[in-house]
Amino acid sequence: MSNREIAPHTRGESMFVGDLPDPPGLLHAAVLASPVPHARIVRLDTTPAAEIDGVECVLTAADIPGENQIGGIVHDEPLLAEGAVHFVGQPIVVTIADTPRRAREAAQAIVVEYDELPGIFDPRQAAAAGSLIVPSRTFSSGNVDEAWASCKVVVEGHAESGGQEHLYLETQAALVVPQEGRRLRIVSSTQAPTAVQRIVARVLGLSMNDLEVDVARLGGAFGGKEDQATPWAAIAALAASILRRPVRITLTRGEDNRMTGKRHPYSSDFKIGLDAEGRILAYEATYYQNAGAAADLSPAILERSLFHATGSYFVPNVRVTGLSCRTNLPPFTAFRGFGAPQAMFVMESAIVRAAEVMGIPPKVIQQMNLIGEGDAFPYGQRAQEGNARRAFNEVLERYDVASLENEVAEFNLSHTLVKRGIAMMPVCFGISFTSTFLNQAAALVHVYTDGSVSISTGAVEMGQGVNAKMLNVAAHSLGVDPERIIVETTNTLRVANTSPTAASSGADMNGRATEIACRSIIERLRKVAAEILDTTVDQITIVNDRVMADGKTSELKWERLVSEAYLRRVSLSTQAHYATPKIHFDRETEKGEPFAYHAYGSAVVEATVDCLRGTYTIDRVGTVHDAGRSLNPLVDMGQLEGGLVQGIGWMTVEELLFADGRNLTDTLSTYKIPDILGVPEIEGHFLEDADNPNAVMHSKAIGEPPFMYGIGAYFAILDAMKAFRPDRKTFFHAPMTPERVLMFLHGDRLQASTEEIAEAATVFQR
Ligand code: LUZ
Ligand code: MOS
Repeated sequence: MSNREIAPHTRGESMFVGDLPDPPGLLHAAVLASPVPHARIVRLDTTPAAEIDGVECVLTAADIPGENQIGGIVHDEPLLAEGAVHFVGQPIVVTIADTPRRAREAAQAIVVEYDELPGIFDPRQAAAAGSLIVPSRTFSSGNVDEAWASCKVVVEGHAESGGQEHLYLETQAALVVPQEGRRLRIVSSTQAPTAVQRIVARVLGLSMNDLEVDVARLGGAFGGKEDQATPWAAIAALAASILRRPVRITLTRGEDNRMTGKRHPYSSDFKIGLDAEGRILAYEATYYQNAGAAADLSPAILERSLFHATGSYFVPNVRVTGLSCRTNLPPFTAFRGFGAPQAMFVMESAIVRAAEVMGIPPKVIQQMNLIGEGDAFPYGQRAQEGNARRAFNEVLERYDVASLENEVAEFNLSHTLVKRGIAMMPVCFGISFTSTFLNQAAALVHVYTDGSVSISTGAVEMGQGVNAKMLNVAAHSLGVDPERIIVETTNTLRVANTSPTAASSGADMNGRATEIACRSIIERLRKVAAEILDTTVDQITIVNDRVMADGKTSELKWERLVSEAYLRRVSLSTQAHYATPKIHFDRETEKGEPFAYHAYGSAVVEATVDCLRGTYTIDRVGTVHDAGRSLNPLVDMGQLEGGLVQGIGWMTVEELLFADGRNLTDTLSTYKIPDILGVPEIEGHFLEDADNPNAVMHSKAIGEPPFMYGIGAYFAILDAMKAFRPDRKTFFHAPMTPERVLMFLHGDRLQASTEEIAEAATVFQR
């Protein structure tokens, strides 16, 4: 069954926040944001803005009736700056006018004087200055200090990974329409309707039941609307509640790129110890997470980094420490993978460096150390399956990696200026929010008297196909034609207290809730059917819109059963709640079983480097991915391909650059994302006979895990570069832009050491 969203999208019929018809009296909001990274505000004069024709009002922190505070985990983020600014792009004043253009003009007319203060942009500098968001955390297992002595090889190094712009097609947006009394209806492009409801209530001094949040669909999110859709909804709600008129805000691409957070850049140290064969005995790492100016979700993201420190591998002695460092950059936020990609890049870097020192292929170390069934992760949970090894081995076989390696070696022997490279990339990703309480979801199902069905859940459709999956689950659980079913908007009046649609778990948890709700309605309908057909309930099933009784198809159709049930005054509606069972985690000991299960897979990545120009192509990626029993193979393949390409982008061409806190890459001409020509040939296969008793209909979550196959692109390019310059020491500084490739291949002629390449490449681009 396909994704019902696709046809209306291609016809341009799907409505996003900006497409909703203008309510009568609609006004538009714009924001004046800080142009400096750190300063005291010494003067703020809004009168020139208020005097502009068409401007309805100008709002500052002083106009906020409730708390000027949007922080979730830590209360450290004002909605509008008060007295000081901490990053370029921080909202200070909101202007409201009859057109978006006039609102922006008004914002520009405001006079602000700043007394600039020194800024910190580097996470290591922040850590040295004691500028941490929360105290550091350490996960450990075994005894690392003792283990080094028994290692044959111990190598240390650094790894850097850059930020990443979400670049969702639909920029941040909200439309707020006042209702009776003080109530508001908020349409927000958010992954987290309840977060919007909670924070807007806090800012406006209202109760959550004064607010309705409705979400039809998002034009992409990727984590960028888990926490950071909220301020824009709050800004529109503030204006709407003061003026009692509808207010819309839609960021331009440039505003969105400048004002909102992105994937966290990480700067990391690693130390890895192995025995003579390549078995990893010990691993140590420190992650300096660049959190930006406010906590946002940074502590949770850092926690997921710690959980994924050892990637797909079993390591008996581990000690990893994470520091969330406060800097004067926009608050970095959730992005597909949520800190796991950053940690897994460090682990792969350590393995590649160890392989280089030992003179063996990285693949040998990778394969030897894959986590097996029953092996413990450093946080205590044990792997439930041997799928890390199954997927890796299936990639080796299916794509005949040994022959590919020979081809690459032959190619490299016969070509001087063009080199090919190859890398394996295994992925293991824990499924569940690491904050245990978030692992709950709910669904509301109505069957109407004509037999049509309406499903509401807490899941937000953002292009990932969760609605198609909810439809699959409902059709299957009810035994009816999917054409009868509609998946409704996500609305806090119908489903309350929702967790964000995030952590790859939207379909898992909301699907389970939908399944439970559908089954309870079916139980009631079976009783009615048994009465009508004069048999026992256990003899009744509903399949394909028909009642089966005593093993035979009866004359009783779905429509008639439903209307009979109504006439007998049987409820045709149910609300159901699902909470992931068994999971727990103790933050004192840093041990527990935080994940319902893990998703596994492996990829082989091939790249070609033009060693004269420093340009490259990612030629082909072959994957074997564990999707359990896929709920919707077409949707899952879309997630696999989309995640992979986004991961390749992060590791190769997407370079986020700041200079003195200013984003130098706030346009699509300066920030390069993979285009259709840059997309490799992708072969996606799902692991066969993969079962998963721990998720809805034996499926597995797929939103985030394939992103991390993209890490293989970095190492495939590196492999090709090493064929040209076997004498140079590898470096781990993502993204591997063509500038960095060129500096590695020829930079020593400029007297640059490999350690200087990263910095030099950055300067080169500026
Ligand atoms: N969001 C969150 C997430 O709040 N907690 C998580 O563990 C998580 N994991 C992945 C993506 N978003
Ligand atoms: Mo997320 S990174 O919003 O699953």
